Amino acid sequence: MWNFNTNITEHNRQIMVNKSVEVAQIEKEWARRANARFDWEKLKDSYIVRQFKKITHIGIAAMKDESKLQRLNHVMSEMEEIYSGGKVCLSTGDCHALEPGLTRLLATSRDYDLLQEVWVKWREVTGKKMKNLYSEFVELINEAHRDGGYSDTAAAWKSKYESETFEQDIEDLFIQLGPLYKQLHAFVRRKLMSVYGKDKFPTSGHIPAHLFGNMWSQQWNSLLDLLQPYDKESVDVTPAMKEQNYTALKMFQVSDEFFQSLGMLKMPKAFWEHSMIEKPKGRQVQCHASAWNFYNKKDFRVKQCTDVTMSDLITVHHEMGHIEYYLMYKDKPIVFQNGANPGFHEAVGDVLALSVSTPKHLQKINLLKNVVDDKESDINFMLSMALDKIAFLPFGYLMDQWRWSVFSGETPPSQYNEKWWQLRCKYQGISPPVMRSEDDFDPGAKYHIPANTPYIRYFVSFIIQFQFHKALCKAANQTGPLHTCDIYRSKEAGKLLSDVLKLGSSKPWEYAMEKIVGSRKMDAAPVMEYFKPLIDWLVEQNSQDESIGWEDECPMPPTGHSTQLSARFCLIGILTFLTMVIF
Ligand code: X8Z
Ligand code: ZN
Repeated sequence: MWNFNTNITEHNRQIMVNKSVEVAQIEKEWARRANARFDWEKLKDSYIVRQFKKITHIGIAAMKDESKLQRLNHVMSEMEEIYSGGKVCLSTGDCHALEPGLTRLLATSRDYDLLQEVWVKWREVTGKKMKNLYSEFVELINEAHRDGGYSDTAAAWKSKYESETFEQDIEDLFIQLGPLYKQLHAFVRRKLMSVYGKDKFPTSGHIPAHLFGNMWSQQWNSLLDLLQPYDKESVDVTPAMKEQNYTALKMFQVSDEFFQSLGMLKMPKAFWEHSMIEKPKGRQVQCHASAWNFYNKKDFRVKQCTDVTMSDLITVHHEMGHIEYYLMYKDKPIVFQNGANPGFHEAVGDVLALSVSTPKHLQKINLLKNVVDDKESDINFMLSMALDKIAFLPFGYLMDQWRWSVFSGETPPSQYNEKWWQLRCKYQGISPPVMRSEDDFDPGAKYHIPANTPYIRYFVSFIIQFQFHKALCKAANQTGPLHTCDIYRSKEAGKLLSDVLKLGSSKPWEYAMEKIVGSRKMDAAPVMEYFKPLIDWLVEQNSQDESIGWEDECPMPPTGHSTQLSARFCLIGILTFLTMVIF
């Protein structure tokens, strides 16, 4: 797997697919023996029963037909290859991969047409090319999970949260935070209108999806230069990092030092020796950042095509959070070497990054100079955090709404893209800049779809990381407002977090949650508390705006900016003209 992901060749693909089938055989055999030899469900010791449960739930390895499992693995690797090989050639003549080229372009360019070209072409070279593979994949993976006793893939994924009320809980959280997202959306829309002109925006209230500085409109922090309300030193420290000649290595060292300052584990030798922290030249790699556990208690690696930016510095902490979790539970039985739930795993590094991002901390590590403690600086900072954390929520929510409905069969292949845009328009309040059709497959332009990584975990993470942050800040004796808290060097905070990470998945996540925050539930209140001053400020700023929110349905893309639409109109024009001339 590692070899394929860091050197994508036909040879490595073959090896990976064959190995996956071998591993599946072993998992299947373990599960068979466990079931055959033990009437484990009747055992009294819940710790043992839990181990059996995990040994016997083996994911896609349950597929009975081995040739189909082989095909499933092959299809997945092909989709990944399409995604990682995606290259866009622009009308200017230059060609770019997603990282770093297109990512930088989207983050920095404010040229409407260029942004649109990048947005459209990325979808042409990725999603569109894998549409047929994806529908085949859905059939195969559903069969695998059905063989494993689940009704479909979505049911298998949801089972990781061990809760009957999971979907409802998620929806409740989403509804609770909706008003905050709407305020942010209205504020951003007004600013973008003043930059690009009102005529570029549909009257339905949606914002064209290519204007957010991000390929998927999922996090909007790259827009900070347009949006930062008060003229102060920017809280984006990218320029300072560049000035100080930061490297990928330096960024990982900064993160490692933060973990150690909390008394947590430092990255082991193998991590520094074997990680891929820069994009290599001369071979195709999968650039999307990830953290790897080789399950031998020694070898842990990160793979990241690190760019020297603040956003990547945060991602470095995110990835190191995964490694820290791996290290903490490495001595647990192998079936418990996992997160309390998938959202916990995503939250660890982000929790630390909440402290790292504060101006107070950035000053401590010499990346900000003139930090002033006043209301205006506070708003600047909180807005930058909201562009990351609040903007993300509907995207984090809808990715798996789409997949759950695909896996259940509610959305057939003939409606893949239509359903995708229904959700994007409804929840994010964004719209496609040009006409889309079922020839397109826009979900496939986002890494986690071809890579088959479930996504609701990030939504969960973006909620619970604020709960964790609040609990750790209390342990660190931080008394100020939540958004100003920096847990740097607090051994108490580090211990509280470590004790929970060490559990791995040996206990239901509610137990882990209770241990850290004192309650067993996911809760949006700490997010609200963190952003309270910003919410009040946004409401005030938006008080003249009568059109907060957007219609449920997608609008027609604005004419003049719809290549397909205008091509069609053009054709109709020509036909009308010819008809008039002929008759
Ligand atoms: O995929 C990731 C991490 C790796 S687990 C970089 N994230 C999601 C994304 O990029 O879409 C982190 C935030 C959301
Ligand atoms: Zn992650």
